Amino acid sequence: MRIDIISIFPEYLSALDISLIGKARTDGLLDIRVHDLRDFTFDRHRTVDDTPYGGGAGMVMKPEPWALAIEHILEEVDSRPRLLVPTPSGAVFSQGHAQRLSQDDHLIFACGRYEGIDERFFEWATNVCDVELVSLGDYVLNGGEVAALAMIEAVGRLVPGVVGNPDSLVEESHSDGLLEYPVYTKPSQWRGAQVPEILLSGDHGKIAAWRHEQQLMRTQQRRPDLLS
Ligand code: 6GU
Repeated sequence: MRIDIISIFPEYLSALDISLIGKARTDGLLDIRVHDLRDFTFDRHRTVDDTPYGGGAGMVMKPEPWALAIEHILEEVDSRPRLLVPTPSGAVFSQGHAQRLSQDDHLIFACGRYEGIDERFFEWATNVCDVELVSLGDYVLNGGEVAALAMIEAVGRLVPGVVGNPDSLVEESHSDGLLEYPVYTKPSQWRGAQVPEILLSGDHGKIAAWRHEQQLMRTQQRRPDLLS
């Protein structure tokens, strides 16, 4: 899978060099390229923003550098990429999004800052990409970079081969619409707390039933919205 990220803070994305995603890049499973939006400006100050028409606080990102950056990326491919725009006014990103996006060949993340990107950019982009506005949740970050990191990790780990043991993708929170069951490791007795007896019983049927019960209880208690 190819992933392009456009940002005015390309250094923010250096976290993608490490751990699981970094390994997937060196293994050739993920082709991740980071672009500096300011490379697509031509004035002395490399300007990417300006004041909003109609007034108001903050600055708005100019559409032209974004269009040039996308055109630069499109020159290298012949398919129609998906353009993901992290924004608190997008649809809330979920495991379902991650699963769907992990099937794509090419994602582009446009990480905006300030009050957002000139609306005309989105209209233009729909001619060359499948555009989706996505949010991490109902709170405000300073820009799309942290959100893009989260989404790329959620998507990237579902690309076949990125996670060594694919079984670990099956029994995890949200993969079946429920929260994960509690887990334990050695020692069986720790500071007076005992591992639930059933997990030591060797009865795999009973263990599976107990774990499912725990999933339902946890989800009911912490995330009742997932059950309705
Ligand atoms: Cl995707 N972007 C920004 N700037 N803030 C957010 C967000 C995204 N998701 C939640 N808050």
